[in-house]
Amino acid sequence: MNAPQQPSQPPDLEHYWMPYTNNRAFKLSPRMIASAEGMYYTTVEGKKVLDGLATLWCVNAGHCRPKIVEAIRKQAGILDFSSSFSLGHPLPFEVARRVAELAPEGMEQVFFVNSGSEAVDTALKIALAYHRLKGEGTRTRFIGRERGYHGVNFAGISVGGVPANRKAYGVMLPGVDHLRHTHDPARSAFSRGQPAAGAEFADELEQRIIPLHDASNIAAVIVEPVAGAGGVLVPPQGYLQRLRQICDKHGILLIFDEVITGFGRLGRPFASQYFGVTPDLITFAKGITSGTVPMGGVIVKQGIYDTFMQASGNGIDFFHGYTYSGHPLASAAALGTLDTYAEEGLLTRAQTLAAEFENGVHAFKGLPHVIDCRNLGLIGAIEFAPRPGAPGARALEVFGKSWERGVFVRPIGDNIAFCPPLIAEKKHLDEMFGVVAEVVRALA
Ligand code: PXG
Ligand code: PLP
Repeated sequence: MNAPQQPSQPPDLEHYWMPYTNNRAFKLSPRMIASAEGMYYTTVEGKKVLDGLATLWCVNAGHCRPKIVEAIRKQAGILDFSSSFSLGHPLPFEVARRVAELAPEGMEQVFFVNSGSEAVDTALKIALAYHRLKGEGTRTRFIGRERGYHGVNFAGISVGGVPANRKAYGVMLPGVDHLRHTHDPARSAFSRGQPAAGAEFADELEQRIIPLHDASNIAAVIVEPVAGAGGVLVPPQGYLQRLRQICDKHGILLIFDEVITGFGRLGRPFASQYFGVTPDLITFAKGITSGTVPMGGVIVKQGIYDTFMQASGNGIDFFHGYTYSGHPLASAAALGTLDTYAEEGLLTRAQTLAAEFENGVHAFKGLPHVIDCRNLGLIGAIEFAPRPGAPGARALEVFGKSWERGVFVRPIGDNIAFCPPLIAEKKHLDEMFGVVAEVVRALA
């Protein structure tokens, strides 16, 4: 790898308004990464830090993997950009073919975007337009879920259920209702894998929401198969199956937001396959390029695509798309990533590490203030009792002290989330859990 390019002066931090960041605190005490390789970052001070969150749930292949780096480098000198609006270039067609090959059976069509937030907007628009094309234009409502995270665009925060992401933004998209979340510590704390209790949380759709709004007004239900940014909530056994049955019975589309769970997180290409539940649309992003170049997309059942094709006559079939949909550099990165996944068996690797990972997460049971441990595949979280008067403070402290000791994990409210790159080995899991446990043992 090349040496990281460092400015000779410390950078002026004034002008970059950083996303989802306490900007004032960061600028007083910056945590700055210079480079990364495999499982580790190197900070500008030269310290190595283990990446315990695949950065932001996305670097599934690990950092600076040679095939991906080379694919991006090479493509930049061949075709820098060509749009996909009525022009084509070969790469996104090939990425779409490869994604459809990995997707659940019958999900054959892929629409490209540049992020998970755009994927969610796109999926919801496909759902609306699809019903309208079928003569069911009254189906305009969406059902999300409490504690769901679907990105930050207006549609995503509307169906999303993270209060802080919603409260400043007024009415958002109208016509949205939410299922309750599935977190149920009274019955299910410290469940290994899927909680045994709670499939009936899905019945709220049929018992409260459909009677209230009428199925003829509901376009789609959108959920993450495993909720990630809302705190790593694993679905109860049978819950997703029941959602699928209710949606089928009432002609409602089911959207799985697989922005985090896609590309191997649970040991299958998609969580849909892990759970054996096929939705109508899957949103993906992050893992498609292992985080290297922004890309996302929506995988669509063939019948939905066919409806658009049949209805459009000689005109454009879907009035939607982003300037950078199917960008050549992103497409090249995706092909390099998919090759890396295939060559190293990374999309099923979580299966072999899951038991080890589960033991690591559940080893926190009994440590100070730990009130829950949750896991599935290679995603997990531990939860602390809130410090009186200072909710979230314990997780923030654990995050900060773990970082100082060379391990990066993510605080979410009173939870610490674990989501290592899929190339992790046992020694990396030991290092990650070991350092965090040391910090937790000293927690007041
Ligand atoms: N859906 C899901 C399920 C996600 O996890 C998005 C959509 C949006 O993707 P983009 O690419 O627009 O960010 C995500 C992204 C966190 C955190 O706080 C999680 C995400 C993004 C940023 C922060 O853990 N997930
Ligand atoms: N705003 C303006 C003025 C534009 O011209 C465009 C795209 O052409 C957009 C926003 C949307 O940008 P993007 O296609 O990158 O989402």
